[in-house]
Amino acid sequence: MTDFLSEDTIVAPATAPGEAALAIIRLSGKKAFTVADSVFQGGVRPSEAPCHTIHHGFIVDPATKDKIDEVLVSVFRAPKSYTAEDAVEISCHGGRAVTSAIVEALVRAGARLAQPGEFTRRAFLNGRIDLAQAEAVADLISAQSEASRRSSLEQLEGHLSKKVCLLRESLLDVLAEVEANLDFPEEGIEPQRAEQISKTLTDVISQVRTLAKSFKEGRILREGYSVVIAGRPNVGKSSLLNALLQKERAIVTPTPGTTRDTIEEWALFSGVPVRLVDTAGLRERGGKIEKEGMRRTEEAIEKSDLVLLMLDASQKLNDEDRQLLEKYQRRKRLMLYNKVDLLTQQPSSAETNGALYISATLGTGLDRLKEKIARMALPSFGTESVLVTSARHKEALAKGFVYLLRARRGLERGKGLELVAFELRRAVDALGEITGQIVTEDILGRIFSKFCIGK
Ligand SMILES: Nc1nc2c(ncn2[C@@H]2O[C@H](COP(=O)(O)OP(=O)(O)O)[C@@H](O)[C@H]2O)c(=O)[nH]1
Ligand SMILES: [Mg+2]
Repeated sequence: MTDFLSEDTIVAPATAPGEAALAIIRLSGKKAFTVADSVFQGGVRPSEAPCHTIHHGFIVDPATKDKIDEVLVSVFRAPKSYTAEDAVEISCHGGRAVTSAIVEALVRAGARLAQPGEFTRRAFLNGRIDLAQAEAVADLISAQSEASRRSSLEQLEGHLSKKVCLLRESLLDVLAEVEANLDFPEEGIEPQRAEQISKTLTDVISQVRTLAKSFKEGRILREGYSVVIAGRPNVGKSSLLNALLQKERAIVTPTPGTTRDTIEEWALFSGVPVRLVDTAGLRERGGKIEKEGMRRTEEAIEKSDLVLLMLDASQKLNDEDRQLLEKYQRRKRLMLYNKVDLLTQQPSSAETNGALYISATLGTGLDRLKEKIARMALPSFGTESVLVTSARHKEALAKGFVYLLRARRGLERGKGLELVAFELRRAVDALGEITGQIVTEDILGRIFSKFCIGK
């Protein structure tokens, strides 16, 4: 850890390389102002400028004083900066030549090129943010959907950290009490107190379990909610895919068996990323190609989060439909009656027994369908509850959960308090891994190497 904790002053472009109107170069560390002073020509010296002020001037070569670019320099004094160190941000003209010339000048003036994620790593090591918040920075940058942007921002604001810290603190209280009793083993914990402690543990266990379970929703933010459109040939599956994507992605014809292969496309429903899969019609007969199409359809259904089981509202339920309904009875599914436009009598409500009436060609009921899918994908989205999106956090919670169960069982069975304390300590440490109270160089390396340069 030493080279990262070192006194080095680091520099890196914070914006993506390539042609752009502007770019930002970041400088952070003990010597940030000295370095900036030696390359900046303007009304003030950065070292003398007040915190959170912006100054116009030029970046010059530290030795020759040749002008490199016209810039704005922002001054941040420790601890009021991203890294909690003295820091300077240079807004310069975009493009590779300008940014690399400025970075080189700063290196010649005494800074070192930053490693990926090193700014955020310093923010963590300097105690400005915890580990879960640092990870949220990377998630926020790579967010591809409104839903993942929101959840990353919430994590960055510390929602998950706060929750985990509270749980950890309750455990520390329990641990303190158990440890206090270790000195008087023959007396043990008073039965009433033991019951109280066991209640507290039960409460923490249930909260840890809820958090760990929310990872399933968190995964959807990253990988998308996979939704398969299934049904017998010609009910309008491809028409629905096209209508939901608002483009002619799949071929639609009145001939049954037009779609031979599965087609997958991304879409956003109410900010939730969805992977929509159109499939070949499911039916028992058919030639070689149709059989292969069916095999792929079944595979897609197997891997999906939700099956949209489509029926033709204008026709009577036939044997093929019935077989399908039976076959996918246990899947998480949503029934769709398509082609309502063909009905002489419109259904009295757009939704009956959880089944939706739609028309893929007219677009009837599709907004309702999208909203329903989004809600099924992320039931707790937009509520107060905290989502766990990182596999690392989920693992730590799962470990903590097991240790807590053992601690509670030990307590209830009157096992030695030594053992209870041991398991509690392990649970406390597991939760501490999430926020970084317990951290190894290995974990830090893994987390920050995934960051981009300049973050
Ligand atoms: N009237 C009506 N026709 C539809 C609707 N959806 C699909 N169709 C027609 O049904 C036929 C089969 O559609 P297609 O999307 O290829 O069905 P798939 O085999 O299930 O993919 C085409 O002629 C479509 O135009 C609908 O909502 N209303
Ligand atoms: Mg089709």
